[in-house]
Amino acid sequence: MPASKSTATLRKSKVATAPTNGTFTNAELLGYYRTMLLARYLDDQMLIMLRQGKSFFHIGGQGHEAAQVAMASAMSVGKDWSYPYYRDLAFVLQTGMTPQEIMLSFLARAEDPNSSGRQMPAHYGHKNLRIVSQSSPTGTQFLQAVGCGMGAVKSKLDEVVYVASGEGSTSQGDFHEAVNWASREHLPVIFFIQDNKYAISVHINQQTAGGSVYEMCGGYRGLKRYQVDGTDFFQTRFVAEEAVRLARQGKGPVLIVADVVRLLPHSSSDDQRKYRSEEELAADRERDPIPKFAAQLIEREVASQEELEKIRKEAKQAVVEAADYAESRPPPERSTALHFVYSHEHSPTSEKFSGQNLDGPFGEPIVLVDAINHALHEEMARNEKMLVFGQDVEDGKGGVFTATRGLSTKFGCERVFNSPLAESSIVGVAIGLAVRGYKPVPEIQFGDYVWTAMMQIRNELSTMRYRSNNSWSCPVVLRIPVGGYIHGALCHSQNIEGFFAHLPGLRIAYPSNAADAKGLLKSAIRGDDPVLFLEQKGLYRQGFAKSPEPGEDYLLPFGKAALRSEGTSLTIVTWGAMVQRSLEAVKSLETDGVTADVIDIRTILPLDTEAILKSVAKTNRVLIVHEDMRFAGFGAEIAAQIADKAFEFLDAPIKRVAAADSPVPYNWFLEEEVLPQVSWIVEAVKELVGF
Ligand SMILES: Cc1ncc(C[n+]2csc(CCOP(=O)(O)OP(=O)(O)O)c2C)c(N)n1
Ligand SMILES: [Mg+2]
Repeated sequence: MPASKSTATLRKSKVATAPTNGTFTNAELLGYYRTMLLARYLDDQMLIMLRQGKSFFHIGGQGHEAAQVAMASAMSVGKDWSYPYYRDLAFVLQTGMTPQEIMLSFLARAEDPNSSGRQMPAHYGHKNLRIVSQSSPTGTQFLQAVGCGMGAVKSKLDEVVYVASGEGSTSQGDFHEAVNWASREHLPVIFFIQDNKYAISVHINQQTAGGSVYEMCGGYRGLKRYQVDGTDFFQTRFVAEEAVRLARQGKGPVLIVADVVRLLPHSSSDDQRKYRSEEELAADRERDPIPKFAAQLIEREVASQEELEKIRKEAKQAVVEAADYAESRPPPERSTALHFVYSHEHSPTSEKFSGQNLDGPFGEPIVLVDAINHALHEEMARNEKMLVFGQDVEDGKGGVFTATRGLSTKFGCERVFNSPLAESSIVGVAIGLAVRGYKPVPEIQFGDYVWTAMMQIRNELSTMRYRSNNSWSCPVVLRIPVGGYIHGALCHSQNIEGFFAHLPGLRIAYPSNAADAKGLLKSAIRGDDPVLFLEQKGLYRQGFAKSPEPGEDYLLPFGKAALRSEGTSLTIVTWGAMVQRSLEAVKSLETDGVTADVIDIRTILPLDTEAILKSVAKTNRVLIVHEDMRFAGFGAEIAAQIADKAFEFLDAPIKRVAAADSPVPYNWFLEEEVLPQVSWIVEAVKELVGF
């Protein structure tokens, strides 16, 4: 290993110099020493218990303790918010998590406040301490912290948001998106980057342009930057205080790059001797922050060797007792494994959302996009915590499809605003706003571009409630135009429900007409689960998708299908743009004596299996029609459910009409060859009825 890799040198930058210890009391300093020791001994103890087979994973913070205690002690517990990362043991201890709670988490016990044993150890979260539940991806936390900081500003509170990672994670796009958004708006976010030079085995020189996160971030105007020796408590605390002060005064955001050492392998699954030399590891041990802090305490006559020894003994004992305590506590009940995938109290499937004002009064007929627009207007007026944002949503444009038209004019740009052109930002920021009580209803401009937000949706949005055992929730309603028949080609025609149906924790609506769109969107907004609200953009202005406008409190429950026509020859299960096409196909066969139950499922998640099975039991034949591709489309799930639960009622194979397994081409003749047509449905119906 070349020497340049192993030596941690501070580049010429805003490097903090140590102030005197005059601003601290001796008791405070000894308290910080104790926290560092608790973190150190907890790591040691967990490694012992890991070898004893009492848990299965450990990731430690040894070498990062002084930096973390310095940062945490500069913040206000219970007021400020934290997005710590997995190495932040000393940070969370200093914020108020107890050694018992750490051990409960390590041993995955029911009383673990982080996740009740649902997440691996070191995935921190503590409602009372405003430590927001953390998932596993490196980088998602940054955008959520930006959302949380934005919420503080919108609420006119001088709260600060801490978000941490290692240097390697700053390669993620989410980091740069977050720094951009926070810098653009001067949000009170402190990006605390703990640079231990390695991302598992990859050295920063291989990771980061120029080998410096501090330098790399030089172009973000509005971002205050510091680089500091994170093995030195006093220097880091000096910078941390400055960062908190700036952020609180609205002069943020602030980036702190703390130069630390990683004294343990990356995790219990790693052996760092495979990629680091003995000399390098020894050099890191020389920079161990805890002996350094102890020496400073002696030098500054804060305590004697004997007094420090006493604290060490006491901390060691506290850790052993915490481990014993946690071991004596029960694991979660097996019967709770499926609890809190969704809200138990305020789900859009619940009775609260059934049957309200379904009989009118109804107004003039409106098109689907206007129904959405009106629902947004009405819910914004009803709920002052509701926010709408996304690309081009502000007036004059009012959204590329005009769904958000008039909102920013009526409710102001504090509540309705354009986001940067970044889908992960939109979802991540929404999650950060939602955990602190806002109701974000952002727009993703096209379903075809939701993919850069996939990590936020899959590993954050859909799992927040489950992974925190109901401590945290993020009921974001994500509106997404989808689908084709508009000559939109490969990247303006995609259907996405099949991908997202596979994500427990989400609700998915896919309305086929204006009234349903209004009723479902209102239920989504008033519910407490995250919702993907899919809007077939070919239906936005279609005459056949128009409905007389339902009133302000028209709520449709999720998971309740609608029977669009009744018949006996077969059941057609469908949704979105295919509802009308299915009705047309059946109508064209009327003279042949064909009648059908056409079931519009209206929501993908949950699926109204009951309505489908009931109809199949009556008609004994079933056709599933959807716009998305056939292979592994959502129709496959419906077919499987019918085969499983209604096999004895079937007089014919379950058939599907769906798009060809191909991207959607632009040329309109080619498009017709790929997207399902009425004639395809007619043929399939004939085949089924004649079987
Ligand atoms: C998106 C994502 N990719 C990969 C991983 C696996 N992983 C976990 S930690 C890590 C290295 C992170 O390094 P760094 O940010 O420097 O933090 P450190 O562990 O060094 O403190 C990797 C690759 C992950 N958790 N998430
Ligand atoms: Mg690192």
